[in-house]
Amino acid sequence: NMFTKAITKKPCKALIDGISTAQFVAAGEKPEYELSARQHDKYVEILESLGLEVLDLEADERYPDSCFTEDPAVVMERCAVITNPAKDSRNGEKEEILPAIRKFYSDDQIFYIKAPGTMEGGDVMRTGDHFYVGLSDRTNAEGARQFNEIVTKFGYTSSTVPVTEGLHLKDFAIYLENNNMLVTETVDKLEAFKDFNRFIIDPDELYAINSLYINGTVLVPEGYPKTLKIIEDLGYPVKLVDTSEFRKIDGSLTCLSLRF
Ligand code: CIR
Repeated sequence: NMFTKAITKKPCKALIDGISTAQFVAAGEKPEYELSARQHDKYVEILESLGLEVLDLEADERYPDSCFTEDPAVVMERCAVITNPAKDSRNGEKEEILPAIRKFYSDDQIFYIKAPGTMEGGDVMRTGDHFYVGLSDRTNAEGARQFNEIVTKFGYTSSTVPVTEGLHLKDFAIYLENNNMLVTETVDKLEAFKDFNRFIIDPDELYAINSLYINGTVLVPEGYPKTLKIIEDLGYPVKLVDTSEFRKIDGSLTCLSLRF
């Protein structure tokens, strides 16, 4: 399916207070605001160059992680699900994304994950009309159950997979269409993904798993030559994107937009 639209949000100065597990950088490394703003603008330009109309929302200083618009909502052709982010510092993002979602979906197409359910979009990976939902520290079984109830009404299916290696499912598995999936060694062993062509990413290039397929092209984070080669050898045109500042707080390519 082709994407025609994206919703992004400019990083705020409070980005330095974003949540970080320091999985990809040394502990205590803080993003630099000015550089993050330039990297964000460049990211938006790339989406536009691939034919997307981008709604780039203004920065919101109340929510340090709010530039990661993928997490407070999950969008698809026939409906949108407002999630319930697990962390207190991010939970309010679900109210802030709603007006943007309303520009594209009518009230009877918008649904809500409700407490005690939690969910973040980084845990939701789409393959065709199926959604794999990662059960993680951010997305619980009740959140996944509510999500399933919503999307099945619209002709989609969903199932759950465990996230055992860190933040979100899409940090450890990413679908590049054409049946191709980038995975960690751990994810490679999951029964759920056995029918995909799986490519195991070198552990020292873990961050690059979160590459982003858009309308035939794959965006790849800058600085991961082995992963880049795997993707190029599969025949995809690629665009390199510098995400150094977002990486410091566990942010990568998919997190920075909602695409539909
Ligand atoms: C967080 O910990 O919530 C943010 N610092 C990073 C969120 C990244 N989002 C994503 O992978 N979808």
